[in-house]
Amino acid sequence: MTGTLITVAPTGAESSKAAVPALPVTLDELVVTAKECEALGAAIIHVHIRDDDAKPTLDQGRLRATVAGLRESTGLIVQLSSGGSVTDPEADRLAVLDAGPEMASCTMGTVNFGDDVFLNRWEFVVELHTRMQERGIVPEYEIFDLGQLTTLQRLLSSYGLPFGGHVHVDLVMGVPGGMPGTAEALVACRQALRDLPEGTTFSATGIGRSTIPVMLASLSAGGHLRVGMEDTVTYAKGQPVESNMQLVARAVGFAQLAQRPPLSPAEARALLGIPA
Ligand code: KMH
Ligand code: ZN
Repeated sequence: MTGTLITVAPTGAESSKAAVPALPVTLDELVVTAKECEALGAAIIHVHIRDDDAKPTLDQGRLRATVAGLRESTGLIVQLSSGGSVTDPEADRLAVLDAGPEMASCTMGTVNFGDDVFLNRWEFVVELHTRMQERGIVPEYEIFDLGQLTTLQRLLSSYGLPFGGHVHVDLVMGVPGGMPGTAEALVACRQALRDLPEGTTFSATGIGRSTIPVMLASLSAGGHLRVGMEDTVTYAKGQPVESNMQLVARAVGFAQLAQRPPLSPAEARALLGIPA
């Protein structure tokens, strides 16, 4: 079994800076976080950005500056979120690809998202997938529910493999409206992955209280890990997360215990079919 690919998702679009002061929201904060997480063992950074008021934005200038800043200061694989926030229009989400990341997320369907709806129409998913193929951007297919793996199968059989030829999915578990963050749900996804191209890899993240069960289940099932304050703002009962580094350090510890130490960014690029 290979080592563990660790993705850090440091910011997200859902938590406010006022409620979670440790959230990195400026480019400087993001770069410092990225450098420290890379030193600990992260290989990918999944990026959402904020404006001057710390509100989620898909501003093209900021996205480009973020990609450039992270490339200059780290060796991490920069994965921009094409999911944005639930209110972002499709055109802005597609334009994320213009900022030239190595990777971008690509969600496989619409899902209730707490009190909101995270809309991902089939035609929109196809557009994201095919634009990424054309531009040499490697997708991470985000899976919020079991049936979205069947949608991914349909997408790949109708429109072909992603750029680089390797398929990587991220199971986002425990979102209210999606699949639960349990070992049973992860095993069900693991079984369904057998219908995808040989060599397909997966990571998993559990929102909130499901963070630890999902990490342990993913490592046991041969999966990789995504951690960060996008998904987890409480470290343990009554203990707010102090930093993204705290979450990455815990993931690295679990990966080492599983005898699957963290992959370097270069090893991660080789695994995911991303040119060096
Ligand atoms: N913020 C969520 C609505 C992604 O980054 O691609 C969508 C999300 C998924 O976080
Ligand atoms: Zn995200």
